[in-house]
Amino acid sequence: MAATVESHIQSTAPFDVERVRRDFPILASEVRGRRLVYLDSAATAQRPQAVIDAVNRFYTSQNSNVHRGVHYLSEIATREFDDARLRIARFINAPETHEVIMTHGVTESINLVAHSYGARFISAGDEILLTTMEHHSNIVPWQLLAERTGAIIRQIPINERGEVRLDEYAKLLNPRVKMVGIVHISNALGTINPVKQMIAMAHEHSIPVLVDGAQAAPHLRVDVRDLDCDFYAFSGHKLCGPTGVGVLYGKTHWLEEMPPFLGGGDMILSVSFEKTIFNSLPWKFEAGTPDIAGVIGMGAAVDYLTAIGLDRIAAWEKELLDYATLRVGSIAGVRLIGTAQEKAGVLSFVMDDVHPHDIGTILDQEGVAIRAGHHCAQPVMKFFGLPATARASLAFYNTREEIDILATAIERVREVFAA
Ligand code: C6P
Repeated sequence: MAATVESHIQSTAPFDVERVRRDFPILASEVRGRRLVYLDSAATAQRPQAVIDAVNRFYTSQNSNVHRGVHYLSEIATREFDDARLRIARFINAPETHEVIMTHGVTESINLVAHSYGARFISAGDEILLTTMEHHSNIVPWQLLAERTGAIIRQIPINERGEVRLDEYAKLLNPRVKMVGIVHISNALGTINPVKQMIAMAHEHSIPVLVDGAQAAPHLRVDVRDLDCDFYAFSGHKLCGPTGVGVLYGKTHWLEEMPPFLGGGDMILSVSFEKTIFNSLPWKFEAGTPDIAGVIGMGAAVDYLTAIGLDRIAAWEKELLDYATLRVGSIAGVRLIGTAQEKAGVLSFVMDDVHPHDIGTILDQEGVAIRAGHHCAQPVMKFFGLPATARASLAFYNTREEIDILATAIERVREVFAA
């Protein structure tokens, strides 16, 4: 029988990966006649039965719209939805529940900030600082804003290991800077950025900071109070929740001052053709019917991760990463891209004379799912002088045996291309 969320609660036992794996039905699948080895969790994580059940339960017995109906089902749906927001707020230690805006994912969360914060606080000649290792989601919305306003985007440089150059960052901070955007964990390199330190440095100049937490929220304990970030964005599907749902955390005073992003139902108190009065937080930024099942599923996902424990997850993934770095890094002709001192479970690599897409295709024949490409982070690829890498990304449900299978499959790539 699949283990439940409850069976993990307050677990202090040593991390039991085989037990965890039983929570994920898909991990028992076969692909191409082999046991699935899923090493693409940075693209999207797999879902435990508890999340599948929560979404299923909603559509089976609770389906209704929220914040609108007076009937029984609508009350239940509203309660479940609001309760999920509360649990997600606790998951990141948000001081206020209304600071947690439900969105469709990181991409929408960052677009919201670029649009609404930008409309109110950014004008021609202002500067926006972004690291070279940002995902396109934390570059393009700011470029659109810069085009509209005449603001200037400056890069915070990185070094050859894929770490932010803090000395250069310090030099870039000045009164013209109106926003710093930092990815917490790079999806292309695995670098864990020193966001707390970078936020403190920006705050010394009264500059707000947005953190892209897409790859961090599933892998380490995020505490927005401790980080003191102004905005923090993450997606449900990367932390074992549904696709199409995510979060923007924002400090109250910024969210209060920012104009709405989308207009429509739910984000208003009253509408007339003469004057519309907007709703209070968080609803001011939640126009239209939300992904109710998605939010409830995301609530189940954070419960699930919390029950296992983010510290235990981070420790197991670190052990796997160290092993994978040793195994894969010692294969002749393999070069690891992204060798930061502080790293999470992403193993980006290239091989002499083999295109990353060919690596991905051969690994797929062995049942090993990885991603190959630029990972929506083309500026960092350019920095390393590469069009693409192969990327194996780890989650807490992966095993050392799967790393061995990965390493053997990479050896096989070498054989195929040597022949
Ligand atoms: N990275 C990857 O394979 P969305 O699509 O909105 O849920 O997340 C976008 C996003 C933003 N920031 C970072 C650091 C990310 O890694 C991602 C998504 C996936 O690496 C798909 S490109």
